Amino acid sequence: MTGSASFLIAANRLPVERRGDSWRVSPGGLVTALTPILAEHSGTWIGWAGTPGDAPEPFTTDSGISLHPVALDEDDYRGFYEGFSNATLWPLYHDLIVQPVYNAQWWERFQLVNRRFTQEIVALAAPGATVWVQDYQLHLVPGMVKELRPDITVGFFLHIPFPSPDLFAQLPWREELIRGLAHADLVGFHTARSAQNFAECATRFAGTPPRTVALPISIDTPRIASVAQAGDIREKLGSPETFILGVDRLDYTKGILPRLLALETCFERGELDPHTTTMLQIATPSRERVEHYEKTRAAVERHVSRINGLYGDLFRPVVRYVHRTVDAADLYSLYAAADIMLVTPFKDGMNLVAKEYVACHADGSGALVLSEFAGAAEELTQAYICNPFDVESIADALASAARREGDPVAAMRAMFARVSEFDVHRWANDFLQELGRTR
Ligand code: ADQ
Repeated sequence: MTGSASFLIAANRLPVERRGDSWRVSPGGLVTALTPILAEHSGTWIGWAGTPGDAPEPFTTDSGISLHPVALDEDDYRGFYEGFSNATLWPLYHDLIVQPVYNAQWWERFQLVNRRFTQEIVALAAPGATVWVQDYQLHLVPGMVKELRPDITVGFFLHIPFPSPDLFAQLPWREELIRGLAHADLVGFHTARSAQNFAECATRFAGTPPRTVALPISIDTPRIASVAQAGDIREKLGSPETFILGVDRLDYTKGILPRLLALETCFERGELDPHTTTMLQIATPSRERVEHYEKTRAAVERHVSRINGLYGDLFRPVVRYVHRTVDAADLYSLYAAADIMLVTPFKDGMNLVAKEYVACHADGSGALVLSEFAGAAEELTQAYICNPFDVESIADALASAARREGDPVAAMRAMFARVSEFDVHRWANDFLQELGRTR
């Protein structure tokens, strides 16, 4: 079975969102980076359209990308997406921040859905085509594609960390998972550590380490830098002396709770004044039916209330909290207006929020507090680095940022230079160039 597409992307989600009766291209960095490449090669994107049930008919976007929806029903959604992807692989690959669940039915469903994506790919791909598979939900796809169509060049990029072999060994289906990637022509990771962990696992569980590359993903820096304007955000927030921002998907890996505890510690220690400080935490709803996500949300919301109860005055909360997605333009204004950005994940493949904040401070203003366990910490070394497992360490970094210790202007400028040189366009081009060399 062959088709006519010479370049394909396969990802769990299509890069579009339903708006009423029409579709709108989601403004993510991956889409922005890949749109020119897809347009140039009359490319095809294969993914789930976002609602369980029948898949919509294939359609083409205004920029000429053809989209091929894959159907997921309620059982797929539970077993493949909420189950194996997000309650097994996600916690295992984030170093067991919560205990992964090993469930044979979810595993069955995971294989089935990966097979469905594979069938779509092999039906659409022209002889000798290139397919770039994205992320852990499609872990088995490279191996399945190669088995049916060895003529296709298959690249894979893992957007989350790859765990150490001792943790990975817990997985009852470790050999199958490794074999899923072992036959790819190139497997990409954000960090050298993840690439090395994977190579060790591939040797141990499949005997064949494939080619790997460590290429940290980035953002569309020139575009973000050109639109970032603080506007009247600070006035809207009541003109605080210190404006602290947090922006995350509401996920237990992101360390939102220890960040709130650290804020409280700074108040207790007199390093920040609750009367002149405002923190805004924006948390995007995420995976809401998965148990640990519900628990994380409840804990965060309880703690926001606690701090406001203790430190807020009658007319103004200290912590503002919203549980929703915000428009990109508003997000960039908030980044530009914030004195301090708190990015404190327990574990994160990269963390684009940290890079987006840096992109909004070309002038050297602002300060970034960053977890040492975010992939971004390997590049943004001039940030106020903290250990998110130690509330005192986050509080120390926050206090240092508030005092503007060191040379924060030089630090922000150096980080801006880094994200300008290594932006998402370069990331995508470098990966595809490296993949091209494998032919
Ligand atoms: P995520 O875990 O989703 O990504 P991150 O890299 O921070 O984490 O990307 C989140 C994106 O969503 C950012 O572009 C951010 O602007 C946006 N966002 C977050 N909250 C938002 C809100 N409330 N409203 C609107 N937009 C919001 C996974 C991995 C990361 C890796 C990326 C890319 O977990 O480690 O960096 O993939 O590889």
